[in-house]
Amino acid sequence: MVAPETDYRCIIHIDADAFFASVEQRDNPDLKGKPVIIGFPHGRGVVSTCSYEARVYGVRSAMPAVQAYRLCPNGIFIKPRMERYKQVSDAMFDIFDRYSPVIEKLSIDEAFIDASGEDGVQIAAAIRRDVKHELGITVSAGVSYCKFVAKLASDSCKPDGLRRVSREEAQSFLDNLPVSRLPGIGPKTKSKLDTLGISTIGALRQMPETWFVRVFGKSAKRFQDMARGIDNEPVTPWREPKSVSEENTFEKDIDSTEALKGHLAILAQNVAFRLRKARLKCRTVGIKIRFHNFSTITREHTLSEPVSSDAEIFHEAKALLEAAAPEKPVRLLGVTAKGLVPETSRQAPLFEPPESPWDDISRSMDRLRNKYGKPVVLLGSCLRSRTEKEQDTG
Ligand code: TTP
Ligand code: MG
Repeated sequence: MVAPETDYRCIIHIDADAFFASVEQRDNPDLKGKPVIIGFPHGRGVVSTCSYEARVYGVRSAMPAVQAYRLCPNGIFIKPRMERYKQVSDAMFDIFDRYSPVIEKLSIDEAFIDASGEDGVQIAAAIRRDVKHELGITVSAGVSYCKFVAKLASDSCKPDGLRRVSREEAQSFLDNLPVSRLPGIGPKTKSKLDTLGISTIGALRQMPETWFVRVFGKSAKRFQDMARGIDNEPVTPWREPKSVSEENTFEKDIDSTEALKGHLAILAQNVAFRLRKARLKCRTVGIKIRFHNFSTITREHTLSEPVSSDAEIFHEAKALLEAAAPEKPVRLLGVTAKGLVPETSRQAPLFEPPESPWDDISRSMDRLRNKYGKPVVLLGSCLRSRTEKEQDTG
């Protein structure tokens, strides 16, 4: 069982209700009580989220927006306003800061707050009150002795709820939940468990250790522990840095576009590596070019899906460089990643395929880089700058 020295732990999980849609309803009271769907019902658009009024019709996050339109033709479709949501999110995290110095940001609208040694229910209630009063939206809160039970507790009382699950209650609370509620169980693992007739966390808990090892491999202990309500993961204070960038001032100004691309590949690879190390992805890739006369330009491009692979970041940076068609010679080149989001913010489950095949390749390259302390696998384009260098110096 859980070590007694962790008994004082009290963890709050907070998650805003229908976040983007609630911000729209708050900014435009005409939308209150109506089915609001964030997304556009044409083309290949998907639903970001929708108000609880729209959920009654079966509309859900990540659903094709045309399908949402079929389910809820009287839904009010709204184009996302990310800047605005970010503003409200920042204000919400400022409220959390009042109550604890130990806050782990999980996504734009979700956090763990360590309230160990204090009355978690009272703190969660105060946070809910402040957010509602000052920001005009509701958040749900779970209070428990560990992170994942606190999260399941807040999920279970949405919207506008507060639920505490004590250590004593945890096992029966967990036993009745569908196994898919455990973090890390994606649709693939779920259907595998379905075929074995394991639909609840309680049923999972009954399975022998050897079975866990066979099904979950390296993660066997983590899943077996979770099924038993054991989770000693600390709340790790974390806020995303605003950007990650790398730049290089050349010893000699560079005249050749091919050589510039080679240098750009190295910079992109370093930025991507640092992102992955921090378990982040970026939505915006930027470049900076300083010319021999010190005039400087920057260019950036925002993507629909966040990325962190070497290849994807280089691809974007290269397109920006080509579009900028810089007058040469170039004195300095830089690559920046902005619009950072946690790697797992979109609930990428442990057993789901990575979002891009490049993610997998990057991970293998990182293992080598971590082992040898330097990049051992280079994008083909990096070699161009090397060859140039060798020619220069040779
Ligand atoms: P969630 O907290 O997962 O969802 P939510 O706040 O809309 O609703 P809930 O009450 O169930 O918590 O995500 C927070 C925001 O992130 C959400 O408002 C919109 C955005 N988002 C997407 O853009 N795409 C997605 O697939 C999901 C799940 C969320
Ligand atoms: Mg939410």
